[in-house]
Amino acid sequence: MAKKVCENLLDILAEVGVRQIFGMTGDALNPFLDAIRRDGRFEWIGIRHEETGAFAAAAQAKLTGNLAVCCGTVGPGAIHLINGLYDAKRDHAAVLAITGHVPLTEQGTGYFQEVDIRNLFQDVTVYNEFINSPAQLPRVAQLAVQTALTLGGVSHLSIPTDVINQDVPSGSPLREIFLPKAHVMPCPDELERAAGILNQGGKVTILAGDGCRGSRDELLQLAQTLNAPIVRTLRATDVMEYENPHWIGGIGMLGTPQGLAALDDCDTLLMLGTDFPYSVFLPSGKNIIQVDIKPERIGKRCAVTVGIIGHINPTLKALQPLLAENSETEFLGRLQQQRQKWDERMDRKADPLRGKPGRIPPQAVTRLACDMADDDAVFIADVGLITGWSARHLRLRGTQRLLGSFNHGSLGVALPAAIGVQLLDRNRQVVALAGDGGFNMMMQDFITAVRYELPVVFIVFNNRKLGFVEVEMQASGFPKFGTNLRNPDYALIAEACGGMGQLVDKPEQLVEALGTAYSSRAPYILDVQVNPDELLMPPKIQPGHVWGFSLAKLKEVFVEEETH
Ligand SMILES: Cc1ncc(C[n+]2csc(CCOP(=O)(O)OP(=O)(O)O)c2C)c(N)n1
Repeated sequence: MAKKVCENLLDILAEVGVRQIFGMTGDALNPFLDAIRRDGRFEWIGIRHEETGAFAAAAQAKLTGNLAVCCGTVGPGAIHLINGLYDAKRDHAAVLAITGHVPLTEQGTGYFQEVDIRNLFQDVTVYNEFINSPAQLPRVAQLAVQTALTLGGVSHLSIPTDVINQDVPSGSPLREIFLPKAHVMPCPDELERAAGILNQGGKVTILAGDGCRGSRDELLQLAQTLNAPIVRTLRATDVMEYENPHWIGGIGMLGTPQGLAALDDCDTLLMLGTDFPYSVFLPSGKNIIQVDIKPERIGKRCAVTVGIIGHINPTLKALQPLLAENSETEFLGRLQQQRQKWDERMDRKADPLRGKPGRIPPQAVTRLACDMADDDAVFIADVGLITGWSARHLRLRGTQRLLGSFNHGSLGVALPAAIGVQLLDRNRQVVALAGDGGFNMMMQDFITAVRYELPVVFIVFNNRKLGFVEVEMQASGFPKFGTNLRNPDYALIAEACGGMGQLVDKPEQLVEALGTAYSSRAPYILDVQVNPDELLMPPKIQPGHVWGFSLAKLKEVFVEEETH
């Protein structure tokens, strides 16, 4: 029997392992929903705002590397997807967005809800097509799925309401999806050039990005041979266990002094799988070897000596036998001492008992949230001061994961991403860390966590303001304005939605409250009244290191924290 466009599309999605589809139904998508209902292979996740579906799909794809799917219907429903899709684009996550569209017969007439959907999705996608005829479906759907997965990005299929339920002609059989794996290896002479520089010895630093994911052992062996500190980008925070002596610290404004010193003081920098955007933190006038799978990234952020194209894992395996043991040990030792001092300082910051009622140190909340979590917990950090607390105070164990909107930088990511990740495995612990501003932005979908019985723990760092923005304003010499928030009682909201919640306003309640939330196995909001005056200290205040802030002002703001 002939299958309809929407039924054929589901067959293709099933073939690549899709089991959940996020969206808000209506209009053109109704036949698609009906096909999902009849099909039985998929779980339809009905979210309350399409942006939630897009962020949730992006998070699933980031965590697994598999295709994730979200939908929005004609015009406004499609527009609501866009911000979450940008998050997927920026982190190279494979997401398919399916949108309904006005009938073919009405297109171009300014019909109800008609938008220029192709242009709307053009910038965010790697593949962006209409299915205007049922016969197109097999090949266009194949290309959409294949392109999203192989290039790592967003594909968009828009299906007019008078096409989605039509039969696909019998002469248009389903196409196989080709996802061949390749391990790209550099040419031997390029590896030898790199080895020649590294074998000169001296102070070598490794900068590890997200491209190092899955290569922890190879990275460590390399660092041991070179006696090298490894500095990490934010996205790579969970690639190696925090406590590893080579895993010295982070780079950038949210990094650590020893991370910055490792970059500033080295003779040779080996950049592995990173497109860290703030060039001002990268050194100049040194030997820089850059390894990346994308040729266009070589030399993009700083002048490099040797550029190598390759996947990190096979490249490191091929490089290792060419390397001699580095006799320089003083450099790593000095940085490790600096790191120990930093860790002790952070321990003091993360002591809950230095807080007061209504002024719980956010660092303590972050640290305890990590220390008390399972070995395989997934943390989702929102944007704002919480990104900084997470970068500094989550001491991840190597098996724990950290996700966020670290390239797109969208406020509000934590709640929907946590929903997406929890849906992948309801038995895995998922903890969303959000400021009050970030949580407010998407909190309508707490009710989705309740509806699908997702035991996510949402920790709201309630400082009653847009803290990060306030710091920006002060540091740029503007008076604080428009940053105060009048918040609801989040614990009551949790209960009103059918979940669980608790207000935590005394430091000594924190451990017990986290324990209760973690063991509840229910959607849980912990409303933690954190100290609104707690400031995030940059690792080193230097001109140009900060988003155009005046140095004098920054010092005024940040020096205060030292005395707290
Ligand atoms: C969608 C979006 N809107 C605005 C911003 C700009 N922005 C960055 S951080 C922030 C405030 C965060 O406040 P809150 O969530 O309360 O966290 P805090 O910094 O106080 O811990 C804003 C508005 C953004 N990054 N994304």
